[in-house]
Amino acid sequence: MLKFWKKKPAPAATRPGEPAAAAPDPAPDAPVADAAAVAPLPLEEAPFETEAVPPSTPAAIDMLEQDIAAAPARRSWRERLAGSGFARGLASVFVRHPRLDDAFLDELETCLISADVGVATATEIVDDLRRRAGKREFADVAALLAALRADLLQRLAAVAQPLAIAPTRPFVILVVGVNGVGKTTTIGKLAHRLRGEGRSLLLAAGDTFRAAAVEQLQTWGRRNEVAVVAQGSGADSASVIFDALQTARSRQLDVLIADTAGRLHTQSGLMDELAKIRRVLAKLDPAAPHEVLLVLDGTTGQNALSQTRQFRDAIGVTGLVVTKLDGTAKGGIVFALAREFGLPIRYVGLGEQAQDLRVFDAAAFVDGLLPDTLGGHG
Ligand SMILES: Nc1nc2c(ncn2[C@@H]2O[C@H](COP(=O)(O)OP(=O)(O)OP(=O)(O)O)[C@@H](O)[C@H]2O)c(=O)[nH]1
Ligand SMILES: [Mg+2]
Repeated sequence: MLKFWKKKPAPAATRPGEPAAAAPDPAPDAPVADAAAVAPLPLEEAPFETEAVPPSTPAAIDMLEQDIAAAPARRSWRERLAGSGFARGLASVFVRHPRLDDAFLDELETCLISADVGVATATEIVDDLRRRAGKREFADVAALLAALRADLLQRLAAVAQPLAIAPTRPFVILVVGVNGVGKTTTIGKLAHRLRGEGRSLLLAAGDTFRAAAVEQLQTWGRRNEVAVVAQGSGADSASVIFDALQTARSRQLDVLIADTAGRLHTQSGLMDELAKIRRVLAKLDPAAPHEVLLVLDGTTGQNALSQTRQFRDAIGVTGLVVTKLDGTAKGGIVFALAREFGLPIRYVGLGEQAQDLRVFDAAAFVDGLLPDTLGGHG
């Protein structure tokens, strides 16, 4: 048992314009869950090899904290993420532990693992905090909170790479992922965003497996005043997308976004179909698709890792979209994905409406999960 914290914790620092933090008190808009009540995930994931170096100097922490503070649209991310299991679990740990001791760190580790951060990452984060606390680097829990926020941000900084639509016309985005993750909805939201940026675009109903899939995309097309190329269910997906690319070319459109099936009769059938789409598109444009966006459901936990591995190995993936991070999603999977794959996270889904697809902003995300005034610390 580590006994590194004997002296009385110093009162939490206050910021200009903020009341002094007296008794630890949960924020009224952040209901507190009992982190310990959330069963930890089975330890399936093998430890990863990559080495992430947490920030260790107070100056580095300050810089990362400034990044978090400067995050745009910070408030709305907080609102959307406050109800997530991860944010509530973290709030619970900080609210119930006014002192920095072993129980606090143990519970923090459980909370991170329960939120899908992954065992390796959670252990690494907490071991580092423990080591630094042992060296009396943190004056109080508030200082540790700042260090944890900075560490989490650093882990995501490299993968927060927005999708840059190259001037290549049409820029082809192929959207892939297993069924139900939010592919079609993401395409609808992305169409809304790109239209808002003044781009011309076309959608391809490449999910020909289900009749409803075509209708769903057409509804999004009507909503955004974007044409949809479709051939009805049962058509060959590759030929629908090929046609769409020809149309987009002849109309000199900026972007083509192609939907695909999430499920066929067999999983290998799905990967074969996606490979065929690639081959067929390459006949018209060897560089197409310019972006293969893998959509992952943020609520599926560690399963998202094996999906990413499969799609990456079978067809190649250039960017990720993590959906459903609003509501009850744990959200920690984003850290596990960053650590294992380092693939750019382009967007996250924070709701079902057209405006709910956000460019992944690591600082706003960390702030939403772990506000700087959590539990009266900070
Ligand atoms: N809360 C929330 N719901 C979402 C989000 N993204 C998608 N959904 C919902 O998830 C459900 C499935 O979304 P779809 O877009 O149909 O998923 P899909 O991947 O196209 O599914 P298949 O076509 O069956 O492969 C729908 O009810 C969406 O409204 C999100 O970011 N937040
Ligand atoms: Mg769909």
